[in-house]
Amino acid sequence: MDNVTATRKEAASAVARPAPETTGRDAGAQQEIDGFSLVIEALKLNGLDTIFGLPGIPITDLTRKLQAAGMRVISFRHEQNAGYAASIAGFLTQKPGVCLTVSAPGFLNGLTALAHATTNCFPMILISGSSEREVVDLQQGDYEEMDQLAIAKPLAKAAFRVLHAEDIGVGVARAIRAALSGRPGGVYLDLPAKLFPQTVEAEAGRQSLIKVVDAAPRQIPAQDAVKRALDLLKSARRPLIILGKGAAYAQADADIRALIEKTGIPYLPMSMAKGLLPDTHEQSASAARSYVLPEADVVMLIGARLNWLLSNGKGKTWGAKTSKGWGGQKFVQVDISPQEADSNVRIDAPVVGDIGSCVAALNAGIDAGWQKPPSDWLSAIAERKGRNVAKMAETLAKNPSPMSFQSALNVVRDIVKANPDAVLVNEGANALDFTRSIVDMYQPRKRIDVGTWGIMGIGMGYSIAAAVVTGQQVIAVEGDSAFGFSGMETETICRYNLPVCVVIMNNNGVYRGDEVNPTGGRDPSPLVFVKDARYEKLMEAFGGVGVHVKTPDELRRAMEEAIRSKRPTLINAVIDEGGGTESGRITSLNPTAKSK
Ligand SMILES: Cc1ncc(C[n+]2csc(CCOP(=O)(O)OP(=O)(O)O)c2C)c(N)n1
Ligand SMILES: [Mg+2]
Repeated sequence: MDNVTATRKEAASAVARPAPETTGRDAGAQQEIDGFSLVIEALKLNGLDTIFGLPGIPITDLTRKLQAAGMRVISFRHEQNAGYAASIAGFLTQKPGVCLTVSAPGFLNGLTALAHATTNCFPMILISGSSEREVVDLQQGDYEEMDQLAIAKPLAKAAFRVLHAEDIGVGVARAIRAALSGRPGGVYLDLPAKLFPQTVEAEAGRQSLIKVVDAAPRQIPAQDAVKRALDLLKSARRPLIILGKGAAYAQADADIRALIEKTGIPYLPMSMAKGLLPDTHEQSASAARSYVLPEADVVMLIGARLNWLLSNGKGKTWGAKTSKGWGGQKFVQVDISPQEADSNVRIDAPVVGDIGSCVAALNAGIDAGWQKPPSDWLSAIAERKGRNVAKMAETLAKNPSPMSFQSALNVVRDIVKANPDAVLVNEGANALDFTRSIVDMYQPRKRIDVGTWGIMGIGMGYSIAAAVVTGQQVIAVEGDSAFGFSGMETETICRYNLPVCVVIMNNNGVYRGDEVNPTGGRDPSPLVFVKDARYEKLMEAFGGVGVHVKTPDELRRAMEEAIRSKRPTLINAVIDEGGGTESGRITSLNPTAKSK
């Protein structure tokens, strides 16, 4: 018997052993509870009722028992997608999203999503089964042997392993606190196979579980920091507020809106902060972004970091003469992490605390005598906005054949306007950038996308999680390349009969579909796919609806029907294969060879 077979048999027999008696008919017999039940009860006790995962040794029985215990178990086709689902469930609900995987390869498949959660500050817990510690540590070649805890550590906000059933309560509590408190992030929880069948005395076992009290304690900002920030804002001639996805996560929507409206300061939402105030709000400066960034003199960042998405707060985007120069702006930064300030440029007024408490404190400090920003600043922005919106309207009204990104997205724009409750998932390059600028959002946390890393592959995992945790219609606008990373989860969407409408912006490739092999050889260019691929048949293969559309009218009808029927739908929208640009809007980040 080889090692794998032996281990499998052992694991199987552990699972097949009669479940320890937890009710105990014989008054004299000791009542026991096992590791499986303790894990489940610890999660339930803390309100974690949905698991995104993929079964196998050693967690197959755990998935069964989770379902039997009344929890929602969403079983995926690849752990990475389950992990992305868990990460965005955390963002949407302020509860850690839980992803459950098998050991080594399953763990590694989930790890990308865990790192993504940490980078994006989403609360998530990756629970992976693991092999036998003694064998792993001596590197003796166990089934799926890997020192998972060590590998997870640098990519997670925290990582824990539980070896004894009586420590399960502490392990789960620590994972929840680490994921949610302060700046949220991804937490790894390692549960070795041997833990699950371990038993302890039932009463003591239950006593050992912890219901976490106040997992994300409010952090009240210091009054002097709030005053410093308000004084700086008052001194501004051309103030600007930037809302990041931290502001969206905070669920302090009414206070954020009040702050913007009371101060009268123009604001820019980062991608996932769109809809915190409706994008049609008159103070939105989105349509004048390239004007306000270099011109602003005081910028208040709320839950937004000065990372690459904001050109690190310096360089030509901010009006500096050189690519690394300082544009002269003064910054207020509202953030939960005291370490965030000065990460890229000087922050003159850091306000450290949770976004809700900080914004409430700022609001309290704005009195009736607050002066709205100078009218020349507001009118200069309004003028740019007007011009850019008119230019955009002209492009959107065109009806070329094949469809352009813009003529197709004009339809999506109308559909989202008519269905503001729907969650919009978005990934791709051109498919991402055009959607972000064309499709207005009207409610908070309705736009979820590639996030801090600009990652491809979140599409179907995010769609599934959004449908499951919000119960709302989901519209996923996907580049054809982006879709490919998680396309097999269309089966999952159909299996759980989720109201997801996937729209593929099919331009036959990565960025464009018209590249050729420069050698004239047989292989296609690395940037293109099979021409006129019929992606809609994938959804049909699993019992969903597939539609192939070539005009905006066809697209509109198909989307309206998808939303009316709530059936899993995939619309393959044929887009001009020459309509995109390399890397979408971030071409400048792409190093290119001197000679092509
Ligand atoms: C995990 C990952 N792999 C690769 C990339 C590089 N990348 C950026 S956008 C993109 C795909 C763009 O093509 P598509 O989704 O079809 O969008 P289009 O521009 O054609 O609309 C790729 C592969 C990435 N961002 N993430
Ligand atoms: Mg494409």
